[in-house]
This record gives sequence, structure tokens and C-alpha cells, in this order.
Amino acid sequence: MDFSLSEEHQMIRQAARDFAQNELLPGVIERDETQTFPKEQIKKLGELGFLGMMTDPKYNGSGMDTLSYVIAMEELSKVDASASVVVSVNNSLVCWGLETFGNEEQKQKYLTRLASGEVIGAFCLSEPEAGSDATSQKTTAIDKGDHYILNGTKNWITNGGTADIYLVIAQTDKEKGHKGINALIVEKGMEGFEIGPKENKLGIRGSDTHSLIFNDVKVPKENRIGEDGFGFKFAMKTLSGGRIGIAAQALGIAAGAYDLALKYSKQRKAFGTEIANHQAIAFKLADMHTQIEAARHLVYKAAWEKDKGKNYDLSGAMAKLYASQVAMDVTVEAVQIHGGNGYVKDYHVERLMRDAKITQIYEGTSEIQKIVISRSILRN
Ligand code: COS
Repeated sequence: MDFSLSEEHQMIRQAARDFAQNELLPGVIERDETQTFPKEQIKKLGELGFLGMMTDPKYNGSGMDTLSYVIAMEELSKVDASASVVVSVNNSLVCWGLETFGNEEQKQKYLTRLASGEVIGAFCLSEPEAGSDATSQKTTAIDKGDHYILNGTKNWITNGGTADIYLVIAQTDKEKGHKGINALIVEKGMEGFEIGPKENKLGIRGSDTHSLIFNDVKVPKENRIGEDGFGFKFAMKTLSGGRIGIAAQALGIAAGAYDLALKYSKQRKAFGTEIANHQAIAFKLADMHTQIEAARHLVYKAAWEKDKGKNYDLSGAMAKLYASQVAMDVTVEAVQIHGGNGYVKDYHVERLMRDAKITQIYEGTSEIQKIVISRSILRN
């Protein structure tokens, strides 16, 4: 076993770290407060190849491995989880999904633009009444020969307003249950496709979350991903990889809060000495550091399994379950270490605490991860 990172991985970490400090940190508090999408920053991330990190260069991607992607996610998320969720969705749900399951025409038409960051994508599975219970799709895609007619509503869609290309999961044949579900590529501007109001969220407030409404949207059949009825499997397989990205985001949020708490505890004085010298604080730092390191091992292991072509459903679910809990625990403690300062916005940790919560919810709640994990260990 070798736990050291290659020179290339270290360079990616440095590049993502520099970007986070130089481009994401300025204005991050204001963007959170005003719910402003980091448009310029995302454009630059695209130019630097961070939006199609794992995509083959022949489709304008960077051709890197999953470990590179999680390292970048970790560094970007230390500073701005609203920006990193865009990176995560575009990379592991949209680009990976299209590259792995799309046909050549779809890759040429859509993936090339998504991987270069010319446009960004959205992944549309959740509905008002189908979040965790993902097979209960109410959105319908009725087969009309050479096209589908799409009707329904999708909820809590990341990049909902800013995306140009949407991967939409919908039921074609109710009788067939999850085997009658399809995944369709929908373009912004298609007639009958309406973007609902932006959600006012607890955290990741700079990210752009909307409901989407489809009213008799005509989607050409060539926009279906995979065979008829492949949509649910497409969603599950894609989400399995997406969960590694969100686990990396959770890891980064925790690590960012820890870094701030460590620095603060060496500067802030109480009872005549820096607070880090009090065991009450030092022990908190010890716990936080240990939890983060354990989460990092789970996240990197899941990425490694994906890169090795192994099944990563279990490792990805474990990484997400654990790292998101660590993100919650560590950010709460980081606020505590900051005391009164932790409760005001200027010190960043309250934002990281709010941002942490979503990692236990999106791309499969912690309870869903436990279903995936328990089914996997009981099956074997
Ligand atoms: N890869 C490939 N196929 C998978 C899969 C995976 N990771 N997970 C499930 N499937 C397949 C199953 O094999 C089954 O197909 P077959 O009947 O051909 O065997 C099908 O999908 C249905 O699976 P299952 O019977 O396990 O469905 P359940 O209704 O019990 O739900 C869970 C399974 C709970 C795991 C699934 O609904 C889920 O992940 N829900 C959460 C969805 C989610 O993450 N929502 C957030 C939206 S994105 S922000």
C-alpha cells in the first residue's frame, strides 16, 4: 500500500487550493448573503478544465482520474461549497453520465460543450413526491414515435436556472415500474420547459436551486440516454459516482472549518494564554483532525475503487455517510472554538456549518446511504 500522492495529484491540489484562495474566497460571504451564483468563478473553473475533469480529452475534458477530481473538490469546498457543488454535478452526474452511457452523437453534441464549461448541466431526478423514493416518478415521458412528450415537475435542482442542458428522469411506462423509466436530454429553451422560482436555502446559498416545470415538452427520441427503460439504472449508476463527489465536498467543508479553527485557536487568548493551550480546545482539535483523516481515507478509497474499475456503490455510500457526518460535527465544533466570533459571518465557520448540512441530504440522504450499505453487506 502507498498512501502518498503522486506529483500530478499534488499539483492538482495546489492548483485547486490557489484557485479557491484567489478566486473563490473574495466575495464568498457576500455571495452567500445575496444568494449570488458564482458565475465568473465557474467560467474560470471551466477554462482551467475543472468542469470536465474526468472526461476524455477528445470530448474537451481533462482526462484525469477520480482521485484528481476528489482532491480538487476537497480544496474548492474548503472555501466555497456553493461553487464546488456546480463542479460536482457537472463532473460526476452530467459529464460522467453522458460519457459512460450516451451515444457518440450525444457526446459530440452535448458532452463537448459541458466538459469545456461552455455550458453547465443539471441532473433532474427529485420531484415534490419522489426524493428518496426515486422509483415513484410522477414526471411522464410519453412515447410518441420519434419523440417523447414530457410533463411534470422536478424539485431542488442544482444549477436549475443557470444550466443549459438537463438530464431528466421520467416515467414512460408505469406498468413496468422502474424498468419503464427513461433519462432524456432536455435543452433550455425547449417549448413548454419553464424554470420555477429559486429556492431560498439554509446553506450553499450561492448555488442556484430551482424547481423545473415541463408542460408538453417535445423531446426528440435521439435525446434518450441508453435503451428504452434504462433511465432508473442510469440514475442509480450515475448517483453512485456523484456520491463520491459529495463525500469529497463534505470532507472539504470539514477540513476548511478545521483549518480556520486551528488558526484561530493559536491566536485567540483567554485566561492568559492562546486557547489552543487549553485542553478543552486541544482535545476538540484532536477529535476533528482524526475524524477528517478517517473521512479522507474513505473518500480516496472510493475514488481509487472507481479508478480501478471495481464496484464502488458500497465505498461511495460509506464515504458520503461518514464524511457528511464529519462535516456536521467538525463545523459545529469550529463554531464553538470561535465562540461569539463563530456566530458572526466574518469568520466563515457559520457558513461552513450551514453548508455542511446539505451533504447529509442531497444525492441520497444519510438514511439512503445506510440502505445501500446494509443491503450490500447483507447480500455478500
Ligand atoms: N447501480 C445499478 N443499478 C442499481 C443500483 C446501482 N447503484 N441501485 C439500484 N439499482 C437497480 C436495482 O438493481 C433494481 O434493478 P433490478 O430490478 O433490475 O434488479 C432497480 O435499480 C431498483 O432497485 P431497488 O429495488 O433496490 O429500488 P428501491 O426502490 O428499493 O430503491 C434506493 C433503491 C433506495 C437505493 C434508491 O431509490 C435510491 O438511491 N434512492 C435515493 C435517490 C437519491 O439519491 N435521490 C437524491 C436525488 S439527486 S439530488
